[in-house]
Amino acid sequence: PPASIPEPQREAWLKHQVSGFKDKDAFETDVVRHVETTLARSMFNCDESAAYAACSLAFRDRLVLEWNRTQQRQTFSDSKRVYYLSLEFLMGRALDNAMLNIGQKDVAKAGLADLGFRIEDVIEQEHDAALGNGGLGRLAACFLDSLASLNYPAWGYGLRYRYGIFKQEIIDGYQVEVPDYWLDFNPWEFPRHDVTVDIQFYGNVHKSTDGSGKTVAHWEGGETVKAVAYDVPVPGYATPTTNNLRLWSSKAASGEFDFQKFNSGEYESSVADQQRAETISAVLYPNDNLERGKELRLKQQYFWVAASLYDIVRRFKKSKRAWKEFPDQVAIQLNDTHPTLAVVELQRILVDLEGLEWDEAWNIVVNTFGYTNHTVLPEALEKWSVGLFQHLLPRHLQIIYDINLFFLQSVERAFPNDRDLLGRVSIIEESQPKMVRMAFLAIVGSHKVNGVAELHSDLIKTTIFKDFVNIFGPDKFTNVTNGITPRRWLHQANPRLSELIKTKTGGEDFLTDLTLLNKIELSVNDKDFRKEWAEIKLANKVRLAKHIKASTGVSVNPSALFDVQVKRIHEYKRQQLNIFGVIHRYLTLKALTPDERKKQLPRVSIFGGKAAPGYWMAKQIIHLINSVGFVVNNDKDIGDLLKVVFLEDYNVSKAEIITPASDISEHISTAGTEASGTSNMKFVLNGGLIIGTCDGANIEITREVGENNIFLFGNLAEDVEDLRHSHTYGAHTVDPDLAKVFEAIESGTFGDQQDFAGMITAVRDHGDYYLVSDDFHSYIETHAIIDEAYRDQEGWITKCITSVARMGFFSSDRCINEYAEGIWNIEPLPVDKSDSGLGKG
Ligand code: CBF
Repeated sequence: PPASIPEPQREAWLKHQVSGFKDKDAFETDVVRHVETTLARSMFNCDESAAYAACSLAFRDRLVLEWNRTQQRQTFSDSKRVYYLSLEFLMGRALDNAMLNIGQKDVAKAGLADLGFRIEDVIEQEHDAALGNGGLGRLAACFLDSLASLNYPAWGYGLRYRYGIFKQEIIDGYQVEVPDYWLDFNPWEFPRHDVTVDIQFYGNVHKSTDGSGKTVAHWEGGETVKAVAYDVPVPGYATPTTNNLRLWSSKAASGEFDFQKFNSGEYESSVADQQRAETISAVLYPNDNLERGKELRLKQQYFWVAASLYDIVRRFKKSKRAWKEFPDQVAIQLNDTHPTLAVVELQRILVDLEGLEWDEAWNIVVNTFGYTNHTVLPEALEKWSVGLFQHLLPRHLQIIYDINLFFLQSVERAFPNDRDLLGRVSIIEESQPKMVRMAFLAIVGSHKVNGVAELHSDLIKTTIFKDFVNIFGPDKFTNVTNGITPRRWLHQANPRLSELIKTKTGGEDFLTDLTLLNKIELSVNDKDFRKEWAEIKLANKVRLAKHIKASTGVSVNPSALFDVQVKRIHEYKRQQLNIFGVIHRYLTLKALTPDERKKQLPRVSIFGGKAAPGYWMAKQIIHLINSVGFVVNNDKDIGDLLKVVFLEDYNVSKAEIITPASDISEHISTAGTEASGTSNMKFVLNGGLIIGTCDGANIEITREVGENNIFLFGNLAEDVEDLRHSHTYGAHTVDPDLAKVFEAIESGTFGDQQDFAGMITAVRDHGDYYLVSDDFHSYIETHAIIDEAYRDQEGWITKCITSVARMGFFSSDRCINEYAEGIWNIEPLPVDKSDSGLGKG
């Protein structure tokens, strides 16, 4: 344990206690000091990136003081903590967020201006922390913000990928992936070279009998890799609570470099061990909703959960409590199945290392874990081959077999003579090769399982986890509808709207109690309020138009309707439906006379999102969007009536520009496939309306904002299976309007038709699994309704204000309180704000 300073010397420490800046002058002093000392530069040599570095360090100094105090407070209070295990944390930029959460952005703005910088340019310098693929990773980041803002004692645990998600470039209309060197300069992390854990892989297991005749398993040999902790402070909003996100990085256990090999001339292999070890935390697998069963991924998962559990158990053991109290002190949430090995690892620690009896240990394990499922898509459900497990984690495989045996025995007792049931729920799938079903292991090893939106939670109970509901009873399964943090997704992304809302809700409390938004509905007819509302939307659209011009060269008219679809590119999210709809619009416009065209409503179709590098169809969709954009944007007949742009490298900081500028956004997944979606919430909160299917959280958004304020279309989840069946066994004719779109593509209107053949045959010849044709007519009709609604600008603004007023439910604070009460059984740790060493600005 770290040495603590003896009593007599503490006075000196208190006398010299560090304090962070409290006003503009002190902020400037800190910035100049960091420029001149930490960065070794001067006013003659200080560009925007140096200003960013120094400003971040000044804020970091402030955060760190609160962070230390928070950790001390939580340790002394000895209260229960929650640990959020997520392989992805899509944090985005930290500086702006820290300034706002601490409440010192105005001070920084004025201070930076004194020193010769515009705050916006300084913020722009920061590289996104893009340690995630999409919704799942961003949800984890929103949850960390809420946990800290609500003063819950909580830690996040993840991996410190050297390369976050790849950077996307669009070259000649194609996606090209380039590495993301986000760690080149990152002031927001603290390497803890003293916090390391040795992690074992491979080897073999032998069993012996101890003095009392009990069998003990020993896992020996194999390879050891060192996990090094990197800590990231997570500041709460308007509270001193600053929680910790601990990210593990891998290193060779034997040290940096093998001198003996080097001296004997084996230059390359002298660094090979180091490189092999570092590979574990080198890359984030760039798949969203898809698992590929690669050994390195399983290695990452074990490396991370083993290091995290070691840390959690070490902290618990310091309290000297009995093991049975572990679940009273520790709640661990599994963000999807990626950390499911933690269930097995905790059982191993308790049985093999701490000598507990199996049943006692298992009781502790189950009461500690909760599991969140984020998808019903079969291709996303993790399975690992038994052979791979046997090779990489031999002891864990034995434990999984035992867990499965005891579980199946209990099932057999409750449901005698149902062999099919045993086969269906077995953690081991009896396939060739045999597979370990991670979702089943997570269910068996947790006391609660939740889905992320009402429809999704119902679907998992009636489809993929149906048997488990019968076995464990319905109470084990619950729903926590996702949410978003209003701090980043309103206050930070849309500061003017946040200011305007503040004038109607009586202060900033709506940022910590989002239900207070309902007060703005009283002002829905207030002329000045409406006028300013419209001005803010236009200003946000102007800002996005500038970004579009700078990044794509295309000029767009800010008074056109901005129609946005930004998210991972995936067939189930149906960007292909959107671009086919855009082509239909283009063909319709082309067929009009110039006079008729003048009466049409101008639109800008904006796309953004990454395709997994190996996802051929998703890449084809990106290519078609860009090819359509090239033709449409250069068509003189069309002019401003239609523009199509693809924004490259969509990420959190780009979302902060795009979201506030949308008029309509698209959430158009095949019904029953999108577990929740969270960008739908962000767009509505920013005063944009949505077009969507009856899927995921769209359904609850409709319930909250009212059917008149959302544009729903398409088939329902309950009809999807029958439709798919009819495509396969009945006659499947493509919607006539869609057929015309296909004709245009096949005639070469958008370039070589071969490039897009896969997208067409998927619909026309291969069963149209995502029901693009079935939903096309209703999609087109709904867009026509949107055009009409948008022409009535006053009616549109009423819809937007009403919707924002009713979005209070979708705060991630509400979700976290639901998890805390229903799953984790933890309480916030009250903080006296004056107890903070720094006070709030
Ligand atoms: O629950 C958060 C999000 O997770 C996903 O992104 C995922 O990776 N499984 C889902 O696809 C989203 O629907 C969901 O909002």
